[in-house]
Amino acid sequence: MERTLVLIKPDGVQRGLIGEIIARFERRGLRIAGLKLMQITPELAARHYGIHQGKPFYEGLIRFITSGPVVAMVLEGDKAIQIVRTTMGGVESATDPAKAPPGSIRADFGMSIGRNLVHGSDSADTAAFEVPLFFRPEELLSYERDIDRWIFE
Ligand code: D4T
Repeated sequence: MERTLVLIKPDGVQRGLIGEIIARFERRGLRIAGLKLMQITPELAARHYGIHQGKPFYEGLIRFITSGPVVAMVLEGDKAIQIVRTTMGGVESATDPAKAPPGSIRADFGMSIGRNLVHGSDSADTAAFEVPLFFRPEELLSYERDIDRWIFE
């Protein structure tokens, strides 16, 4: 069973899309292991987006992600990382809403690459790095749902 970090970015919170976005992940079958509303500090933003430091969009990205509350979640399930990425932006997991296929979160709710509503870890290594950045171990719950046997093979 994989775990992955998902953020509903400040645009999703401001636009009242928290419920809508969580519902898509829930409906797909992903199980919520951790969930909170929080404000990302510049320090946390710099660690989370360290890989993008020096890129032209970096400063704007840090300003944006720290500009208001986000919802941070850890979602789990078989292939959770890939399932989250396709739910966000289609099979290519497009970063740009303009390139994401209809039916994906970024396409259905977004217009701009810098306002693309959601983040999801892009690999197992990234998830292993990102989850502890946002959640202490005791904030993550292990449990089963009665319906799991109808979702996980
Ligand atoms: P995240 O990391 O938010 O899940 O998005 P992706 O994995 O799909 O895309 P990314 O890491 O390449 O980009 C991180 C973040 O930066 C914003 N961005 C990206 C931007 O504002 N302008 C750009 O040109 C790019 C490439 C959007 C997502």
